[in-house]
Amino acid sequence: MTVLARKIVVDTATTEFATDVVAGLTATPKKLSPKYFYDSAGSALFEQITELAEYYPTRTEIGILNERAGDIAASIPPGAALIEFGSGSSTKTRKLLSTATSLAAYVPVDISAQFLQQQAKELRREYPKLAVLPVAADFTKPFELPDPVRIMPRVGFFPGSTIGNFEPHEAAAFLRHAGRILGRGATFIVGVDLIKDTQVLQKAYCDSQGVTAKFNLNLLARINRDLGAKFNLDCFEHHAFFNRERSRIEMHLASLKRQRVKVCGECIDFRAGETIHTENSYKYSLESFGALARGAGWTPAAVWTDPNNYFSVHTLSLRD
Ligand code: AVJ
Repeated sequence: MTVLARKIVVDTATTEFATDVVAGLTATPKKLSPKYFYDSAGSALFEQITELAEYYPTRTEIGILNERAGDIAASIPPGAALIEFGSGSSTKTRKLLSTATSLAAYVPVDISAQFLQQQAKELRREYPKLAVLPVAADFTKPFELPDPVRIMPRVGFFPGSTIGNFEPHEAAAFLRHAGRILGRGATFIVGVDLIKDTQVLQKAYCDSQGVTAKFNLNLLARINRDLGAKFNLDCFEHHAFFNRERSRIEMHLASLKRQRVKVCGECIDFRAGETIHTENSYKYSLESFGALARGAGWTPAAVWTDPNNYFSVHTLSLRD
């Protein structure tokens, strides 16, 4: 790792970020990957989003998991291992771990190795009978399950409608990939946000307190911090709208004027009103997600929703 003057740290992650940012901002139309939202400032802002009255997904999914924990646990074979793709702080998992008492192992998979070890320690204290076997990996890439898990029935867990960040063809590829990792006979529990009233959707991504706007604009702040660029955040505006034809919320950052910003030595020109597309959050119907899963080799087994039909938790199975 090299430290240059003006505190720009050059490591592999930063180099990859720089490459992606330059590629995205020189593309037409301009785009940035939503995976870069989550530096420490962005993660804190996302936490705040999940607590907003208008942002229904997190609380609704937790409601379904709490309300249906017994039914969901019943779909988990005794002695199984629960494998979570992108475990974070395992908040949504705890209800499952407490209810599915016959689980033998929990495999949290997360990219942040240090955070993962910390979380594993805490989980072992809370669930002394459970084998907690963390895997530090990018869950979108192939990884090996820990040895003891290979002989156990396997249940995947992918909550949060994170699958909505993928293009539908990528979501299908991810489901196939998860199937290869989990193996034949596996079950997969997936949280999926549902198509609904436009106003409800748009308010969730354009909240009255402007937290989502800050979250979106933090991407430019991060480029300034990590790559030494000089975006003026006052010259960009948060846009979020539901594209019903494509069944997705789109988030953009719109340039409020014609301007030029230097990023990693490249001059990036913006027309007034030109946008950077920063996120898609796909919404499904129960049927469209079922069809997507079938197309990826899974068989829909059960699905639970909340009384408003805002969110869904699907269980899929991979036939022997
Ligand atoms: C973490 C991808 C599920 O799409 O609702 C929240 C991210 N973006 N507000 C979502 C997000 C703006 C969130 N996911």
